[in-house]
Amino acid sequence: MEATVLQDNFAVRIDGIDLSTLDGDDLAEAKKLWMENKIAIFTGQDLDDDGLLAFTGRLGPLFVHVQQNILGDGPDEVMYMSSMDAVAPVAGDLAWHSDQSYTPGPVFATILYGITIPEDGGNTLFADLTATYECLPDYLRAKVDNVKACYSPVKKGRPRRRPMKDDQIDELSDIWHPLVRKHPYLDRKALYLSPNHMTRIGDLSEEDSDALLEELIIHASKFVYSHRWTPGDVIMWDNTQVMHRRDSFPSTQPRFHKRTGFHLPEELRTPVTA
Ligand SMILES: O=C(O)CCC(=O)C(=O)O
Ligand SMILES: [Fe+2]
Repeated sequence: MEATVLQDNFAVRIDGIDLSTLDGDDLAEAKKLWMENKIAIFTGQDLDDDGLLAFTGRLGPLFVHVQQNILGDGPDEVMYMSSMDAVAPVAGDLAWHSDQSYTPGPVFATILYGITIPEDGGNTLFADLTATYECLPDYLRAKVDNVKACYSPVKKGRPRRRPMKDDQIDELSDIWHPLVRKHPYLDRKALYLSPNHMTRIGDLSEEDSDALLEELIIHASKFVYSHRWTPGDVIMWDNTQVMHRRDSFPSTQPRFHKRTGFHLPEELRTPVTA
């Protein structure tokens, strides 16, 4: 296994391993490098659904997306994200978010496997929210420490790219999580930002919450890694330490990824205040 850290304590590229068989000490080493660097990029993979699922399942309890209408024909634990999908095609850009932040126990890791990549655009961008928190000026720290924020599946003025059915929205109520969270395994704290879903911060009005959020996003944009995909790349990211977004790509160019994820064990699943 050959590991190269791409930015300051952020994004490690791991070459020369086959995820479908990765196990034992090598798997533990890859997981450690991943958590330390928040994102791991595994290159040159050739995985069928079983191989992708086997790798994911060795790392933690398998995740199934709450939005049932975007689960395809395959196993529920593998989401097909295709611009050619007849029911819910992936299209255009996607705003900053952290996966499933509007659920009580959000998914720990998301794993995205690139299969068909457009020639232009379609990068996935990640912001390091551990570094963001560590570098916040004191006046902002005072505004985020010991505060909870509200995460909602549908935010006013931001329709979902792949719409949810009304009855499903009704099932998901607004969820309050700590805005600063301790990492489940490492001695570090991170901001928990999911701008596409956050509706309120503490007892601030909607307007003041949005203003504070904008300020936090400006700080987070100093710690961004943008990934230009090559077919065969698998990116695994830690939703407790990063938020991500997607750049737009032309609708005439196909883009296809498969996606899995794994949860924290039950006892660590509900985020705690740092
Ligand atoms: O399509 C992408 O690059 C990212 C999509 C995304 O947000 C996700 O898979 O969680
Ligand atoms: Fe996402």
